[in-house]
Amino acid sequence: MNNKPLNPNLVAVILIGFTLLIVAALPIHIQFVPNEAAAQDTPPPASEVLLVAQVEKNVLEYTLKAVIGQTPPMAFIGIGGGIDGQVNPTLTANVGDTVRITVINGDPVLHNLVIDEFQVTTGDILQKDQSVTVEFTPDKPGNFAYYCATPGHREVGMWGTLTVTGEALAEAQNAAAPAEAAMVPTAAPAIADAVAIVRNPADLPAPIGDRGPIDVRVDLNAVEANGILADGTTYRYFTFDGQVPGPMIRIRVGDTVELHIHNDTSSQLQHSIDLHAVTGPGGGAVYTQTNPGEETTFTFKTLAPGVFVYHCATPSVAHHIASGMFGLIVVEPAGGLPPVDREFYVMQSEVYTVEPYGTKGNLTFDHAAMLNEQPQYFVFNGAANALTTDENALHAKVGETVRIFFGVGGPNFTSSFHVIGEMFDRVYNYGSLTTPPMTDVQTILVPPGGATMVEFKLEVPGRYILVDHALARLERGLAGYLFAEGDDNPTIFREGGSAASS
Ligand SMILES: [Cu+2]
Repeated sequence: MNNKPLNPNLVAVILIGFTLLIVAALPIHIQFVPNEAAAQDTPPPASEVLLVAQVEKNVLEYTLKAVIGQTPPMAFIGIGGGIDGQVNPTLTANVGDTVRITVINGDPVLHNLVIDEFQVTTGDILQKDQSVTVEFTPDKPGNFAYYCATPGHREVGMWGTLTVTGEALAEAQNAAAPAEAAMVPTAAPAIADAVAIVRNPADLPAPIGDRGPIDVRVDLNAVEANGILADGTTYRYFTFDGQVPGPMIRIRVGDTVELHIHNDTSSQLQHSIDLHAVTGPGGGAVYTQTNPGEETTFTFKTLAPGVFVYHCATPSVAHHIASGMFGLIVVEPAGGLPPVDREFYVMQSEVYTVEPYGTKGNLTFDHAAMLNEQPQYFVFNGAANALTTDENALHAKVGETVRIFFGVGGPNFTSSFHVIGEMFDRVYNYGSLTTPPMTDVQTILVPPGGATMVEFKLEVPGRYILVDHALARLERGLAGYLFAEGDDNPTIFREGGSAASS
């Protein structure tokens, strides 16, 4: 260490600064005169006198600003007083104090502040610079978390501690533990103008064919929408371009992609993108955390062919994925993919709701259920039994070769993808287009954030059912129909028997 004589001016400045800091650190101290008791003619009950005597009533005011994009990624920053500039400052109070907390929103993104033990909540704060003040009186000592209850925000760091000192108030001590009310979740009415969010599996771009590398611009719009999860059931979806999965991006290896993410003005949350076809930190997520009404851009070059997943990567990432923010980016090899007769685009995911599977109404996302990996719904292309409807079933003809690009958004469950009544002639396992395909496969594992490309020729007409062969999920909404039209093929498949016994 370097010991230099102290500059007396510097010492004075530090001392003054230190004094100011101490003054600033003291909570605002307003004495309440307990004159209600004194004004009474008859003496109050002994317990009240005790209470008034013991508890020094202060009013403490704290201001916190919700901020995004620092360390941690989301946090409350103290404004003014002794907490000024502190990240998730520890707030202090005594039992019986009046605590006022003002929360200012630093971004146009949904935040709030909640303290469970004192039933404190600001409610939703959505606009930038909007502020809400809550006031409460802690009645027991301890350390209590204040946090943002928007899914994922607490988990990435948006919480701090309220430390309360003193003795628990008489009421709090005497209060019997509240009986755990039997919580029977009742859903709010279904949203009347909820929209269809299912992407038709035949909605995908044409093959690239045989062309050289080019520069490509891709525009995606992050849209939050009340969508139809099942008949009579709605849910708050997060989407790319309004449908689940997001649009398939189809390019060639060696292409340079300029990707624009626009977050719709009606959004309540930030959104972003991580594409597994990107080589670079975050797969694009570091450049694309986008506020509502804003747009971000980044550029990448595709280095390898394959069938890749993309997804939103804004906390809670799993919540955004479970709400529909995923899709496939297919990077074709030089010369393009071998031609087939039909192509389809199907993705699997889970939906986590408070209300049980099958409940009518507008269902609520359940963050705890997601963390516990207990979905109520399993879905292809975003909604329960979506691909079994006339509108969205898959259609092909006998004699045709069918290709399915199949991916799993998840966020949590691996699929055992299978088509009942068919086997896959070729499986491009894990979506690898540079590995020779496996042949003659019944069921293929596809992990969350993974994909596959399967091909098979239809020899026999009829209805084939797309499933995850973890078949309990069939009963939670996971099924799709592939109808093959054409003439019967009794040599391969017929009712009854006529073979000689072996
Ligand atoms: Cu998102």
